[in-house]
Amino acid sequence: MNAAGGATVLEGNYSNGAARFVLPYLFGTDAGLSGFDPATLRHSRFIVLWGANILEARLGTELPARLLEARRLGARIVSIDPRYTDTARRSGAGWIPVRPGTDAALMLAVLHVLLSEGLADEDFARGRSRGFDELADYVLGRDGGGPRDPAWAEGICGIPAGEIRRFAREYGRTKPALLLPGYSIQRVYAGEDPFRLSVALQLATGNFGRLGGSTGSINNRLPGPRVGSLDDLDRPENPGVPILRWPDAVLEGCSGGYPADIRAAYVCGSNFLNQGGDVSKNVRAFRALDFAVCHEMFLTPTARHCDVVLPAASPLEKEDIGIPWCGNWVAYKRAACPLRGSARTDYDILSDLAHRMGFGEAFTGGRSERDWLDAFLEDSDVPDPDALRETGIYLAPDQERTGLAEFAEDPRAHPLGTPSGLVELSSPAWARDTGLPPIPVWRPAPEEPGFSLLLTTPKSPLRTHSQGGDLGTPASSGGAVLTLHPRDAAARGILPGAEVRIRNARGSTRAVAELTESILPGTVSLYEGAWYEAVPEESGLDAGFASDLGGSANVLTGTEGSPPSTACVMHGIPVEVERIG
Ligand SMILES: Nc1nc2c(c(=O)[nH]1)N[C@H]1C(S)=C(S)[C@@H](COP(=O)(O)OP(=O)(O)OC[C@H]3O[C@@H](n4cnc5c(=O)[nH]c(N)nc54)[C@H](O)[C@@H]3O)O[C@H]1N2
Ligand SMILES: Nc1nc2c(c(=O)[nH]1)N[C@H]1C(S)=C(S)[C@@H](COP(=O)(O)OP(=O)(O)OC[C@H]3O[C@@H](n4cnc5c(=O)[nH]c(N)nc54)[C@H](O)[C@@H]3O)O[C@H]1N2
Ligand SMILES: [Mo]
Repeated sequence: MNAAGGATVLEGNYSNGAARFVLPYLFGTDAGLSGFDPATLRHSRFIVLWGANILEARLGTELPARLLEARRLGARIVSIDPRYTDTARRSGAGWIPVRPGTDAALMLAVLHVLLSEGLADEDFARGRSRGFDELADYVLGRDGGGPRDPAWAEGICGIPAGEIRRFAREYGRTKPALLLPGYSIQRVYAGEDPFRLSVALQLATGNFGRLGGSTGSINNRLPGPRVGSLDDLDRPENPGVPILRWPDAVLEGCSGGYPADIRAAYVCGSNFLNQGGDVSKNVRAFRALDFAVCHEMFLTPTARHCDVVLPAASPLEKEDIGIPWCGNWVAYKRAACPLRGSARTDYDILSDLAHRMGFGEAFTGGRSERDWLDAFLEDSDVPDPDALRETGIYLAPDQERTGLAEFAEDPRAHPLGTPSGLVELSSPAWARDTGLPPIPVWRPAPEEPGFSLLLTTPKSPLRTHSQGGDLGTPASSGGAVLTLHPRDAAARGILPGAEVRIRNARGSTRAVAELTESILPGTVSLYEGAWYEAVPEESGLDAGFASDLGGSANVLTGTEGSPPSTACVMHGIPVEVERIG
C-alpha cells in the first residue's frame, strides 16, 4: 500500500486498546518492560486472575501449565470474573463474581480496605509512584465524594461488602501476590481506569516488581530473544483512523471529520465485518465501498462482502517464526503439509501484485519468503538458527524475569522514562490530554434504559475468534449459545435449550439458551466470533425479528468506544433477552 502511494491505516487494536493508550502515561518509555515470565508463578503464594481466563482465553501457551504448577506448589488462587470459568474450576480458584465493567469500583474498594486497615505498604508505594496520596485521598473520600469503600462498591459491582473485605485482607497479607489482569477488564467502558488501578494495587501491596509478584500491568510480555523483522516501509504521512471506527470512516469520510473518503478496502488476515463493533454498520460500510479485496481460507462474512477473494495458504501450510504472547523464548514451525489447490502465501500474493504494479523490487528487496526468515534468524539473539529450525524452540537463558524489578528495588538508581521517573498514578499529562482527572477514578457507563441485562462476549475455548465460528462446524458445536442464570431465565419464561433473541438498540441476534449457576445473575454471556448470518429476505421473518441469525455478538456492540482511547467496548453491553415463539 505504501509503495503504491499510501493508504488510510487503522490505529490501535481490539485487544488492548484502552491499556495501550494509558501505558505511556503510566510507565513512560518503560511500558514494554512491565511484564513477567510465566515461570515466576512458582514463587507466587497468591494469584489473582482478574478477568483472566487463561486456561481458555489463553494469554500464551506457557501460562496455563505455570498456573497449575503454582497451584500444586500451594499458591492460593482467586478468579474475579462474572463467570465461573474452567480456569477457576481447574485451578481450584475462589470465585468472586463481578458485574461486567465495574472492576474499577471493586479495585478502589480493595484499596480502601488496604489503606484503612493498615495493610498497605504506603512507603513502598509512595517511593515508587507519583500521586499515591492523591489516589488515597480519593479512595478515602477526602475529595468530598464519600469513601469508595466496600459498602459503596457493593451497590456497583454486585459483590457483598464483607466478601470484598475478606478478599482485600487475604490479598494484603499473603505475599508475594501476583495480580494477573485479563484484557477483558479494559475492553469495557472507561477501561483505561481499571488498568491503572491494578497497577496501583500491586504498588499498595508492595508486590510490584517483586519475584512472584507483578506490576499489575496487562502488558504481561517481557521482550524475548530479539528476532529481525520486515522494515514495513513506514509512511508517517498516512492518515490514521482508530480501528473501531473503520466503518464510520468509510460511511462518513471527510464530511464526518475523517481524514479521507475511502473507496476501497484491502483485508488480509482479519474477519473485519464480524469482529469489530456494530456488524450492521459494517455491512453498510462494505456495501458503500467501490472495491474490496481479501486474502482468506474461508468464505467468512467479510469475504462474502469482498469483490475479490484471494485464496490464502493456512498457517499450517507455512513455515514461520513464532513469537510467544508471554515468555522468554522463540518458536519455529515447519509446514505441516504442502500448499493445496490454488492457495498461496500472503507474501507470495503481495509480491506478485507488487511486481505487476511496478514496485516489486521495493517490496521484496529481492528476497523470497524463506530468504526473509533466514535473514530474520541471522539478525537475531538466537545463537544457533539451525538448532531452532530442528527443535522448534529456543529458550533464552533467564526464564524467571520480573518486570521493572530494578526500579522497584532502587527507584532512584533506575528511574522510569516518565516525567517524574516514577509510576505516574497521577499524571498531569493525562489530565491535560484527556480533560479527565489525573488519577484513575470510577466513571460509570451511560445507562441504557429498557435493557436490564449486561452482556459479556468472551473468547470461546474452542476457537480463535471467528475461526470455525460458522454455524454447524464442529468447532462451534452446532451454533451460538447464550449462557444465563436460571433466575434471569425464569423471569423471562426461558427453558433450557430454548431459542432466544438477544437485542438492544443496535440490533439483535439469535442463540440457544443454556442455564447455569456459573454466571452472576443479571449477566448473560455469548461467545464472540460466531458468524453473522443475514436474515434472508425471502424468509418472511419480519425485519424486527433479528438483524442476524448467526449469533454474532458484535451485532450488539458499538463503534463509539471508550473515552478517551476510542478502544472497543465488548463486555458490559446492556441487552434484553426474550424467548422466540
Ligand atoms: N481460546 C482462545 N484464546 C484466546 C483468543 C481466542 O480467540 N480464543 N484470543 C486471544 C486474544 S487476541 C486476546 S486479545 C486475548 C485476551 O483475552 P481476554 O480479553 O483476557 O479474554 P476474554 O475472554 O474477553 O475475557 C476473559 C475473562 O474475563 C471475563 N470478563 C468479561 N468481562 C469482565 C469484566 O468486566 N470484569 C472481569 N473481572 N471479568 C470480565 C470473561 O467472562 C472471561 O472469562 O485472548 C487470547 N486468547
Ligand atoms: N464481541 C467481541 N468482539 C471481539 C472480541 C471480543 O472479545 N468480543 N475480541 C476482539 C479481539 S481481542 C481481537 S484480537 C479481534 C480479532 O479479530 P480478527 O483478527 O478479525 O479475528 P479472526 O476471526 O481470528 O480472523 C482472522 C481471519 O484470518 C484468517 N487467517 C488465518 N490465518 C491466515 C493467514 O495466514 N493468512 C490470511 N490471509 N488469513 C488468515 C482466518 O481464516 C480468519 O478469517 O476480535 C475482536 N472482536
Ligand atoms: Mo486480541
